[in-house]
Amino acid sequence: MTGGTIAIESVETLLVDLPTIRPHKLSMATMNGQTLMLVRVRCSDGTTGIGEGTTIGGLAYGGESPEGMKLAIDTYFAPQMVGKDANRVSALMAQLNSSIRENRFAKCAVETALFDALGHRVGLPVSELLGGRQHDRLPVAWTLASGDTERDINEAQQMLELRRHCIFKLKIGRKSVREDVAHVAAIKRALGDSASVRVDVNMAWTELQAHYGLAGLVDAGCELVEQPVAHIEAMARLTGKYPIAIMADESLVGPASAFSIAKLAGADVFAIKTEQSGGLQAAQQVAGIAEAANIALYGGTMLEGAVGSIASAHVFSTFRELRWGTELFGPLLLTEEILTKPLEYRDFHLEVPSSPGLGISLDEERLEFFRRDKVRKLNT
Ligand code: MUC
Ligand code: MG
Repeated sequence: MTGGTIAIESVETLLVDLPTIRPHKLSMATMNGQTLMLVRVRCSDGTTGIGEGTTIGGLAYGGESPEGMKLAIDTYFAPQMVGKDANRVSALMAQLNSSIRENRFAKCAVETALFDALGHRVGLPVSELLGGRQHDRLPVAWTLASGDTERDINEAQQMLELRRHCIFKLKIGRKSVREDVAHVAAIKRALGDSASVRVDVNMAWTELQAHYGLAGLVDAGCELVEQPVAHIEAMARLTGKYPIAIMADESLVGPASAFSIAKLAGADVFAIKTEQSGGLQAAQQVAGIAEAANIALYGGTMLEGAVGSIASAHVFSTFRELRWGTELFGPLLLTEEILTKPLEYRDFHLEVPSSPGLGISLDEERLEFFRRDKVRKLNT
């Protein structure tokens, strides 16, 4: 490293286990808690940056787990990062992308920490480092996934009264198509026009089930169906067949997949997730492909905690139009706060911080309390 260059001095990771406010039931897993893999980068000018990686149900959703991300970063990422120019985030990510295959979630966590540190160094929010925000606040959906229709209705009504959410995504796909459609119809009937009701099937349907399901969901007043089936060819055959938007999620794993889906006209909407895309800049590339193909945008979540959610918010704030809003509610699903000042959710929106970096700071004492290695030590 030449004199005057600001170098990365250390890369640390830790696992933090936090309970959820209620069991969160998806077609592939029930979550009673979430594990945050936090990464902290320290630089030679004294700046630090934080990033986060999460998954859903350990390895139930994809090939990376929080424990696996920690191992990958400690063993393979960190040695390649220490000593490198901390200002050249894109160059470093290009190097990591060429020497480390896959590991998109871990790459996203590391890139987030690098941008956070850079933001602190130059005094700008991450959104401005990514080209500049076009929105200061983002609409936020809430996911109803208690597994019980009455409980979901009560939860939604409470969210409407609090003016926290008026967009609801229902997790379906665990039960029969008929039961699921009846569940959606009951919720939409109870909420009426005050709420937008959408569903996420998480690939649980066959193509034939999807035909029955989509027809029933149209009649139920549902506006959008997320990833009803696994294969993009089947997604393409369903898109445009019913007056309901089809959104790609699991099929969307970075810019190359975005291009393939766009070419096949396999979705009306992309649920862009920063982790699934492989990083903050990769998520922006996915958005660029969507815009070019006239595919609408939605800001998705891997149920990240505060760090990952706000990193996604910075990215999504740079999109010209988020026609379907976002679902950056992850921190609200957790019982514990790990920031010194909580994220601001109000009037159905999340505020994108305007202070440098991610614009958040971790509550170090609470982090020490909840980190997995410390909890283990206390228990032994
Ligand atoms: C997914 O599949 O979209 C998003 C909200 C939620 O409850 O689960 C996630 C994952
Ligand atoms: Mg989904």
